[in-house]
Amino acid sequence: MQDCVFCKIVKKEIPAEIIYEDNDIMVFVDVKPVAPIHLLFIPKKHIPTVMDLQEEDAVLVGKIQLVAAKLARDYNLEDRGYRLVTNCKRDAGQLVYHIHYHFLAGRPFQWPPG
Ligand code: DGP
Repeated sequence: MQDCVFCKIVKKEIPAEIIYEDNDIMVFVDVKPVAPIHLLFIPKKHIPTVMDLQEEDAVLVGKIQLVAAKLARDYNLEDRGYRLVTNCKRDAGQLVYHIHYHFLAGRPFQWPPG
């Protein structure tokens, strides 16, 4: 997508602190962190929201969960854990319409969220 900021990060047209990358997904540091560790997990393929996922994307979404767990181990979060959250559309506060999962860690989080 031409005007999508995350597609531009995938194409390396704008800079990002990339933590992990493979053929399907990319992980980079959120530019407006709300936790000591705040990463964004995105599919390289442009999909606007999780409501646009298709059956064929099931492996992609599963892979994001698995890479998140692997990175959590790399960050020594076995004990403290992390939150993996995706915002879908307006009421959830989605600002960038390219699926992304916020990986948040390094402090306790409230439940329910605000
Ligand atoms: P959401 O509200 O769930 O759509 O979150 C969008 C997140 O994307 C927000 O935490 C800030 C982050 N973000 C927006 N633009 C950029 C960017 O150009 N680079 C990086 N690294 N993060 C961005």
